[in-house]
Formats: sequence, C-alpha cells, structure tokens
Amino acid sequence: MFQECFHHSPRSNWAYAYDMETIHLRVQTKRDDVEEVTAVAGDKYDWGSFNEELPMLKIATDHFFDYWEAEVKPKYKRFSYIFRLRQGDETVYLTEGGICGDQPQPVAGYYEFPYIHEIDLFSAPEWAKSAVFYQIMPDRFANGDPSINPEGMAEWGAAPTGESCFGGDLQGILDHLDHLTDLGVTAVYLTPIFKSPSNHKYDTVDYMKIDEHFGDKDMLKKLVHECHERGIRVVLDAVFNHTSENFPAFQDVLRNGEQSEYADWFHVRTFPAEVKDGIATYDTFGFFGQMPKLNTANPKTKKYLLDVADYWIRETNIDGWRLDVANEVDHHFWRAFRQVVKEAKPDAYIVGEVWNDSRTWLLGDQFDSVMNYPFADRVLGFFADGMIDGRTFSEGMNNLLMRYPQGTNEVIFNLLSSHDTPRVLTRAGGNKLKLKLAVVFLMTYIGTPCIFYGDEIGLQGGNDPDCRGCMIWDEERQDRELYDFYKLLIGLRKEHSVLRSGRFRFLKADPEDARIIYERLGEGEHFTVWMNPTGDRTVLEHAMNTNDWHDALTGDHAPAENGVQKVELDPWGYRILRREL
Ligand code: ARE
Repeated sequence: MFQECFHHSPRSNWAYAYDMETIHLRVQTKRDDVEEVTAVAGDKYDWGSFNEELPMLKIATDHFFDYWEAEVKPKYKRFSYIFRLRQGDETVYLTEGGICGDQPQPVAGYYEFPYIHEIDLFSAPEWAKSAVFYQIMPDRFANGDPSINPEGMAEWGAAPTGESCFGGDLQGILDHLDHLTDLGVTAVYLTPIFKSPSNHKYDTVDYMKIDEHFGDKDMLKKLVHECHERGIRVVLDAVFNHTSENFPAFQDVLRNGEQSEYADWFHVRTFPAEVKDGIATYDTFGFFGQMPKLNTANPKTKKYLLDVADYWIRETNIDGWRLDVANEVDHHFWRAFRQVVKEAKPDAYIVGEVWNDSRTWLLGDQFDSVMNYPFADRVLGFFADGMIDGRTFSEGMNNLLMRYPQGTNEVIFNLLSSHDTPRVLTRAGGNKLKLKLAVVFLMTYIGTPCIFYGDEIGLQGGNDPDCRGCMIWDEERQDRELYDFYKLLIGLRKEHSVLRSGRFRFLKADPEDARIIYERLGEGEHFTVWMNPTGDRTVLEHAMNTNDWHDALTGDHAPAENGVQKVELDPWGYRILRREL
C-alpha cells in the first residue's frame, strides 16, 4: 500500500462532531490502492472498550485519493481511535504516532476526540439548510417609487455601465414579491443598500442610513415584514472590509492626517493619505483608492461595525448578513461579529464571500456558510463548457465535498452566477439545454442553492457590468418556459428533504464519457439523477435491484428490468427518478 498517501488529522474536515451524538471520521488513501479501512475505537478511560470496530465506507474519489468515512456514536461524548488499513494480505495501522504493523496497545499513539461540546458544534440555522435563495441587486430589480429616482437615471433596460443607475428601489422589490412567492424562493440576498455614491453601493458613506434612492428604514422594515409574511427571509450585504473615500472618518483622515482621531481606523502606510500617480498611500480594496480598507482590529472601528450589524437586525428584523470580501477581514473580528449577530438573532445566517478554500472561516466560530464559487466553476465547466468528462467532473466535485464537514456541505451557498460573474445562460453560450442541466444539478445537489435575479426568465449578460441588466417585467419578453422549469425544480427540492440533506454519491462518472448518474440517499427516499450532456440520444443503464422507481417530476413508473435500470435520454436530456424507502 502507498502509505505515504495515508492522511488523517484529528480535527476540521477529518474528524468532527456532526451533532451531539455523532462524530464523523475520514481517512484519505491513494486512489484504488486500499481495499478496506476500519476504525478501531474505544474510551481511553476504559481500556477494555477498544474492541469497537467501525468499517469505513469509501464515500468519494478524486484525482489522487479515495476518501473513507465512518460515523461514531461514543457513549460518553469522547473516544480514542486508530485505523486499520488492509490491501490483500497486507495490514497496517495508522495512528497519531505513525504507522504500525501490529495494533498498538491503547492508548499511546491513538488519535483522540476528547469531548463533544455543544457550544463548539458547527450549527447553521435550520431554515438556511432548506432555503432556496434569490439574489437581488436593488437598483436593477424594479422601480417602485419614482419620487426617489437618482439624478441622470438611465432608461430601464438600457445596457448597464459601471456608472449607470436605473432607479430600482425597495418599494419595487415589495411590489414584486408575488414573483418570488410564485417562483418558490424562500430567502432573498440584497446587494448593499446603505448610502453610497456608486451604482453598486459597495463603497459605503453611511452604514446607518439606507441610500435615499432605495428608500428608508421604515421601507426596509415593511419589506422585511412582508417577506416574512410570505415565508421569505431577508439577508443584507455587509461591506466591512472597506468604506467609500467619502466615509466621514476617512474624510477626517484626509483633512487631519496623523492628527485625525480616525487615523487608526484605516491602514495608512505613509501620511498624508492620498492617491499619487494612481497608487494610494493607504491600503484599499484591490487598487481602488475610492475604497480605503478598514482596520477592523482597531477596537473603536470594530465596535462601530459590530454596532451596525447589531442595529439593522434589531431595528428591521433582517435574517442575516452576506459578508463582502470576507477573507480580507481578520478572524478576530468575525468571531466577535458572530457573537453579536447570534446574540441579536440566534438563527441569523452568516454567509461570507470567499472564493477559495474557506475551511478557516467554517469551523463553527465565524461563518455559517460561504458563497461556493468553486461549485459554480466546476458545474459550469462541465455542463456549459463541455470540455471535461464525467470522471474529471466527479473528481472535482468530490474533492470539493471532502474539503468540508458534512454539516457545512449541507448549508454552503451554492450558486451558478452572481453580480460578479457572467449569467448562466451567457456562460452556456445561449444554450438553454445546457443551462437546464446545470440548474438540475444545482437544485438536486447538497447545499443551499441561490438564483441570481433574472436567470429564471432568461436574462443574459457577460462579466460585470453586463451581468447586471435590469429585470424584465413584461411577460411577453420573459422566457416563461424557462421560468416554469426553474419553478418546477425549486418545487421538487422543497418537497423532498433528501435533496437537501441526503448523502450525495456519483453512480456513473467515467473517463471519455460525459454522461453521469448520481444519487441522493436519505432516511425515507432515494433519488437518482441521470444526465446526458451530449448532443446524441443515449440509453444509460445501471444495476438497480428494485423496480419501485418513479419519475420524480411526472410520477411515471420507471421499473428496472432484471435488476438493471435503463433510462433513455435525449441530447442534453435528464431524468430524475425517485423511490420511497
Ligand atoms: C467594477 C469593475 C472593475 C472596475 C471598477 C471601477 O468590475 O473592473 O475597475 O468597477 O470602479 C464592487 C462593484 C464592482 C467594482 C468594484 C471595484 O460591484 O462593480 O468593480 O467594487 O470598484 C475579488 C474579491 C471579491 C470581490 C470581487 C469583485 O475577492 O471579494 O473581486 N467581490 C466583492 C463584491 C463586488 C464588489 C466588491 C467586492 C468590492 O461582490 O461586487 O465590487 O466591495 C477570482 C478571485 C476572486 C475575485 C474574483 C472576481 O475568482 O479568486 O478573489 O473576487 O476572481 O474578480
């Protein structure tokens, strides 16, 4: 066996408490190398207990490794353990002290899970696990109150630019809640709404005031109330990494330099704070001098921002925060942020914008979730670009799944497009069939899905600002067939909990073949999804030892014949089969 490929670490995504009774253990081995992995566990205060053998299931395979997992339910919330790995007649033990040929006597060298503390559990709000999110850019959704239109407003529907405003506002969202209710979404994420000079509002001037072109606090309270009446939660965008250059504290620094009482609210490298030859003498978001970076480690700055987060929850009853450029703000701040937010509303949802591996923010002490852009990259790379085969796609998805604990995967914020990326239909080259396969995957995969406004009616658009076009409300100009498809899949996800919390596994994902089959397996239901991302009709077969399968969308019986399930698929077709357990 390739022992150098063995890996386990007694923490993070390798050993974690899934709930108060259950711990998940994971081990990595070289792909197709090891035949059997068994966890040998016991209570270190009861040496006679080390006879509990837990067979581990191979739950995922990526390009290099197999991943094995076992569930342990220790009697006293603690246990020690090692792993036995076997290949043919070779058996070795993987321990914290290294690799042994014989089972070491407990407990020297054994891994430990010392104790399951409820306060340490990763616990995201239950509602977020079954939510279907809808992202709205308020300026582009609907103009409900022309009396607060911005100066020089562009005509609704004109091509968006980096500067153009279109007059969308909170009243406009309120006026169109029926659209959200009918579509079936259960949560909205609004891009920033606080006072800002830009059309995107990611450069805040006043965190305590809603931008006058969007409405006011009472309008937000009314919108949140109406959303709640409809079972829709509301998440706002917190831009705490930086402010606008017009933010009063930064203006004071520009005027008074080092003497300013706010000098340490920012990261000024050399005074005077200024932009010289296009380069700022202070840290910024990116290289944007108009977005000075906040020093969130400064106790006064920290308190100011935490008070903002607390205020809007308590004042308007919002349900959570999306955290802008979250990975560039310090962890101490986010730990304090979580305390404040969960104190204000225990089931508030905290979703960070982090485009990369987010393990250090998802240990339970900071975020509940992150925007899963790696999911979007892999899914669109497979269904939209069509450049990889099923095996490569499964390797990418499995590698991403194994990055996080199961509880994190169940509530991670899965998206295909946002205000920062091209729209799905544009990414799919205008091919609706490719888009539909990506959306079927989004809605039947593990994690909380989010739809970017307008994707459901066929809006197109490339990179920012093209992806931020105005919503189309004339139904004659909407793609109503596509809308009905989104509505159908959202309804399917909401109806079947196995699509939210069931185990995900590829059943077919082969080299040189784009056709895939995957399953979602839960307590009372079993789903299999069959996909043909090719231009040819095909028949997929898979051994299925029961014939009580039905089409999950039409209800038609889909019996297996002689233990083999056969599914005919059109070019770019899919089928979703379901059976009761
Ligand atoms: C826009 C244009 C710029 C232009 C600028 C001029 O995109 O090309 O030069 O305008 O003002 C906001 C606005 C943007 C604006 C930007 C700067 O929405 O329209 O730019 O401010 O003024 C990285 C960060 C990630 C960030 C993206 C944009 O990691 O946090 O870049 N996303 C958030 C918001 C944005 C917002 C800001 C941050 C600033 O969601 O909407 O922009 O508050 C890879 C990398 C990622 C990178 C990603 C996208 O995947 O791994 O780290 O994200 O590409 O570039």
